[in-house]
Amino acid sequence: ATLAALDAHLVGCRACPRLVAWREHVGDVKRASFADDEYWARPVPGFGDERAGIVVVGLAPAAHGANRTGRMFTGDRSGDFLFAAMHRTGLANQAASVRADDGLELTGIRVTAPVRCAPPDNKPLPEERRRCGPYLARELELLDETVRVAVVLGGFGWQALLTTLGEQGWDVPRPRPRFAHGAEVTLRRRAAATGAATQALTVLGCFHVSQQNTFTGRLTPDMLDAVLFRARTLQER
Ligand code: DU
Ligand code: SF4
Repeated sequence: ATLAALDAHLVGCRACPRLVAWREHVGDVKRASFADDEYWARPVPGFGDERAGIVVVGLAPAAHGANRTGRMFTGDRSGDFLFAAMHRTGLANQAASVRADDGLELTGIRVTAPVRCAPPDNKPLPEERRRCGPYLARELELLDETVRVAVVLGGFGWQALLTTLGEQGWDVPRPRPRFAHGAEVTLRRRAAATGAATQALTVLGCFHVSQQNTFTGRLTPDMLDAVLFRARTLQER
């Protein structure tokens, strides 16, 4: 099993009727600046380093962002903010993220989401999150050798990731740690391969990079840079 095989399977998924309809028809009401674009309109795979030490967990593709370009966080203001921060912190080769063939490369970091199809109002239903959960779980297992830190953007991703990690044998505390910007929780589990050694994964909470947070100053560039620097430090342990 490889990430490429997982992605090949993922992009054909039609398990959520409401999201299939939305992802395929939202492109019919294109924004003026995208009038000539052919929308991707399918599930969006994770993007970035296949041997990442850091994984960023968002929410879901944006209708006119990743659902248009086919690359996670690409082609909208959320991605502009996120990839600019990755560039400043040495994790991306460029700040600009415009389309899938723009030359952007991530080093040591990968971006993904718990729901892979664009949802109306950016709000997936609980059953959509449950249906899509196995794709995130598989992706994390395929990154297992290298991933040491998860940066979670917002409360939805926080709940989704902790659910998935709990199912994968990580010792998620009860009651479950609450999402907050700056939250940091280190989880452990027995390494599957040896049965003896334990592995550690640190989960960091960060306000989402959506315009609701970045335009209002709730999440500043400095705040995001600090989380990414913290992730790098932890990952180098
Ligand atoms: O604010 P916006 O750029 O239209 O993004 C919409 C919504 O989707 C926002 O909450 C960010 C989120 N999102 C994401 O989680 N992953 C992506 O690849 C693109 C957007
Ligand atoms: Fe499939 Fe996930 Fe898209 Fe639902 S959200 S159709 S499970 S890829």
